[in-house]
Amino acid sequence: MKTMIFGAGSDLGVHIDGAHLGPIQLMNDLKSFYKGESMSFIQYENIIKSRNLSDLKKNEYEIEKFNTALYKAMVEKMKEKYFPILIGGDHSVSIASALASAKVNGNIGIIWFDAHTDYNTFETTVSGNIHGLPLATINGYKNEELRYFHDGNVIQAAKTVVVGARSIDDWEKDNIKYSGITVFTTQDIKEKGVEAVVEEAFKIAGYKTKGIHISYDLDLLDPEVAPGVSIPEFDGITEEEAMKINELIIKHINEVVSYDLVEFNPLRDQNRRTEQIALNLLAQTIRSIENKGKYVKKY
Ligand SMILES: [Mn+2]
Repeated sequence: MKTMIFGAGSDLGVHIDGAHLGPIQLMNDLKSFYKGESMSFIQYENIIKSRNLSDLKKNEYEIEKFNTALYKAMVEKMKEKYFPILIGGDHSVSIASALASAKVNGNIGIIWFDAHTDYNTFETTVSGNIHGLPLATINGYKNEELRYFHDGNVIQAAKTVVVGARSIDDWEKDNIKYSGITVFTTQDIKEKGVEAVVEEAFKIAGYKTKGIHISYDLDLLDPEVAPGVSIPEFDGITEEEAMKINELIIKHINEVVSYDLVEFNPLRDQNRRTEQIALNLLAQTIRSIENKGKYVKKY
């Protein structure tokens, strides 16, 4: 299957700088391996990024503008039958990719691999960092300001699963309860094992849907393993568990219709450790997408 990489170089969703440099770096690293096509979206020049902690709608207008351009390009390319691979950027860019996938593929589910549930609204956010709001936005749960560009398609909360969460704000918990999404915590992974949790996630997101959007935030991993993210959370999963998750994603690749890898922050990385992990994940996933439907059973 033909693929298209979308590099979404934006860190507007978080007051810490650096995630905007992630995609360019990873796309350069991939050059020797990736023969497919790519498009790059760079954070708008001449904007003054708000990092003011008391600003509870940081860069809202700029993020909407960035995502509008990204969404339009992604919809267009998906209609041309490209499989989209989005490299972030902070997680606010996934509003564009997930809603573009819902627009083109119809009723889809979503699995959100993340240390955070990203289920805040403008009423509940304490930081005002919009990368804490995307999943609620994708579900159509408030945050209309962040999806003016979309054409009415949202992803149902009943088909939405978070895997690996371990940092959920108090008010955010109410949003989650009200919405009805499924959340598997890092603790669930430790208790039940990676395989049981991920298989269950695929079951929920895949139930009577036309495919699954995968959104993978590198802060899922423990910062000891992958320090190069903007908001690290301790007690995360190991590199081995992360690779196992990827194996399971690849096992289910025929159900996957779109894929994000986000939140690599090169300014926070140490000895390129996070970069190497991100590259491994991308290389494995891209290869399996390229081989989708290639092997036809002969006997
Ligand atoms: Mn996230």
